[in-house]
Amino acid sequence: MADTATATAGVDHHDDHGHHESFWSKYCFSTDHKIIGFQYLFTGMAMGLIGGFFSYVFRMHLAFPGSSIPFFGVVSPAAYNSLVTNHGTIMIFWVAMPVLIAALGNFLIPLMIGCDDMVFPKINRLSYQVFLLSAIVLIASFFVPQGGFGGAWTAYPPLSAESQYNGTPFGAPMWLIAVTLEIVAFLLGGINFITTVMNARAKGMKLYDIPMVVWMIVIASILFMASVGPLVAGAVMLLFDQTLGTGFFDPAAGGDPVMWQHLFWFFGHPEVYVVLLPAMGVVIEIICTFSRKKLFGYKMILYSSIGLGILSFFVWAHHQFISGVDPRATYLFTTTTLLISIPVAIMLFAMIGTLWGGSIRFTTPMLFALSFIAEFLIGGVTGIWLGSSGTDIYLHDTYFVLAHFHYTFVPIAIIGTFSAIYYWFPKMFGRHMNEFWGKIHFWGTVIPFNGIFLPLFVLGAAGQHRRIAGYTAYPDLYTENFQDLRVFATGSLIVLILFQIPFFVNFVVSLVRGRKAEANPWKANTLEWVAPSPPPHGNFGDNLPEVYRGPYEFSVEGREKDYWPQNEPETAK
Ligand code: HEM
Ligand SMILES: [Cu+2]
Repeated sequence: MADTATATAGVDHHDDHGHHESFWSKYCFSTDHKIIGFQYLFTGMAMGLIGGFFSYVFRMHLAFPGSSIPFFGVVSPAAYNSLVTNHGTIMIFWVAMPVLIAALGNFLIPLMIGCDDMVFPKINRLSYQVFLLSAIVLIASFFVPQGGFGGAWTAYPPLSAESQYNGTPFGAPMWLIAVTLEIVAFLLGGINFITTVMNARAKGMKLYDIPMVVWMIVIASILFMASVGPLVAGAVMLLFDQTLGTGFFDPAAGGDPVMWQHLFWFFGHPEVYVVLLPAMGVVIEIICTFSRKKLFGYKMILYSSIGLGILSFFVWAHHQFISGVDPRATYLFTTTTLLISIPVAIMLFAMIGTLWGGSIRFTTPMLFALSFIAEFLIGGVTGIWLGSSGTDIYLHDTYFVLAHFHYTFVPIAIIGTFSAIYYWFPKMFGRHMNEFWGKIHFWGTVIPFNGIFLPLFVLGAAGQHRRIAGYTAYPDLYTENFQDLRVFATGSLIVLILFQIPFFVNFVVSLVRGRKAEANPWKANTLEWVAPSPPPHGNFGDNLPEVYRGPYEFSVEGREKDYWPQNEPETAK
C-alpha cells in the first residue's frame, strides 16, 4: 500500500515537472492531501461564519424580542426555528467535522507518519467534492419557498416528517439530503485515513510511535463509520416519510416515532466523541511541545480513548429519559453514561500530569490548549447531572442542557480549532502568526465564552426551556431578572464576535507578511516538523524520514537539546 501512495504521488510529481499546473487543477482538482486539507479548512471556516452569524441573530432576538436585528431584520418564530436548527447542524456537520477531522486529518496524517500522500488520493478528492456539494445543498435550502428546515438538528418525527407540522415542505428534505451527502463524504475520508495510517507509515514507526493526534483521528474515523449506518438508514426512511407518504415513523400508519430517536442517538452520542477525540489529540501535541515534557501515560490515553469509543455505543438512550423508554432501562443507561466519565477523566488527568513539573511556555496555541482542559471540564462535570435519569427529568430540554453541551462543543470546535491553527500555521503556510494579537484573540474569546454560557446554566436550572422563540408568549416562563441574564449572555456574544476580527486580520496578514517560519520553529519531535515549511508536493523530497523513537522524547537526561526528533538516529546528540 505504501508503494501505491508513493507511486501515485510520484506520477503527479512527474506531471509537475512536465508542465505548469493551472490554478484550477492545482487548487480545485488537486489530489495533494495538503490542498484537500486546506479546502476542508477554508470551507469549514466559511461555514463557521454562517453558523456563528445565525447564533448572533437568534441570541439578539432572545435579548431583544421583536426588535429588528442589525444585518437581519425581525425574527419570526419560523425563522427562529430555522436559525437554531441550521446553526446546530452547521456547527456539528459543517464546522467541527470538516475542520477537526478532515482538514487536520488530511494535512497532518501523511506528514506526521512520514509518507508523501494519502493511500487513495482520488477518493480523497471525491470526499471533498461530495462535502462541498452537501454544503451547497444545505445553503440552497435556506432560499427555497418557506425557507430552511426548522425541526431542530435532531429532526424528531412527526415534526420533521410532516410538512403541515414543520412548515418547510422543501427545506426539510433538502436538509436531510445535505446531511446524508455530508455523511457520505466522511465515510470516504475515513476509509482513507485508517488505511493510510495502517499501511503507509515511515520505516521504523511502530504503533506506539504514532503521534496521539493521528491515533485520535483514526479512532474517531472508526467510531464514525461504525455508528453512522443506522442514521443513514433512518434518514432514507425519513425522506420517504416526507416525500413518498410512507409511515416508518408515523404511529397512524403503524410506524414508531421513537425509533428515529434511537437511530439518531445511536449515532449522535458517538458523534460527540468523533469530534472530541481529534481536539484532545491536538491539545496533547501542544501540551507536550510547550511543557517540554514526555506525554504522561501514552498507552493509558490510547486505551482510554478506545474504551471511550466502545462505551459510547451503549449510552445513547440518556437522550431519551423522558421519551417513554422503560424506566428499568434508564438504570442501565445512567450507569453506562456515568462510566464514560472514567476514560475522559483519565485523559484529562494525563494531560495535567504531562504539564506537572514541565517548563511551560505560554504561547498562543498553548493558552488555547490549556483553556480547553479548563472549559471542557465544566462541560464534562455538568454532564453527570444530565446523565443521571433522576435529575435529567427536570433538566431535560432546558438551557442547562444547552450550556452543558456548549461547554463541550465550544472547547472542541472553537478552542480546539484555534489551538491547531496557531500551532500548525507555520507549517501550513511557512509563516508565523502574530503572537501579540494571538493573545488578545485568546482572552477575547475565552472570557466572553464563559459570559455567554455560565448564565445559561442558571436559566436552565430555573426551568427555562430551550428552542423557544419568544418568552413573552409564555407569561409563566417570563420574568424580568431572567431577561437580564439573557441580555448579558447576548452582550458577551457580541464581545466574542468583535474579538474574532483580530484573528481574521492576523490570519490574512500573516499569510502574506508574517515572519518566515523555519522547518521546526517550536522545536518539536514529530515528523511534520522535518519537512520544510510549507511542505512541497510530496512532502519530504526524495528521502522519506525513518523513525527511531516515540513522538514525545522531550528533556531526555544526558542530551544537550531538550527535544529528540523521531527521525534523528541514535548517535546524534
Ligand atoms: C460561541 C458561539 C455559539 C453560541 C453563542 C451558541 C448559542 C446557541 C444557542 C443560544 C442555542 C439554542 C437556542 C435555542 O434553543 O433556542 C444553540 C443551539 C445549538 N448549538 Fe450553539 N452556539 C455557539 C456555538 C456552537 C458550536 C461551536 C456548536 C457545535 C460544534 C454548537 C452546537 C449547537 C447545537 C447542536 C444546538 C442545538 C440546535 C437545536 O436545538 O436543534 N453551537 N447555540
Ligand atoms: Cu449523549
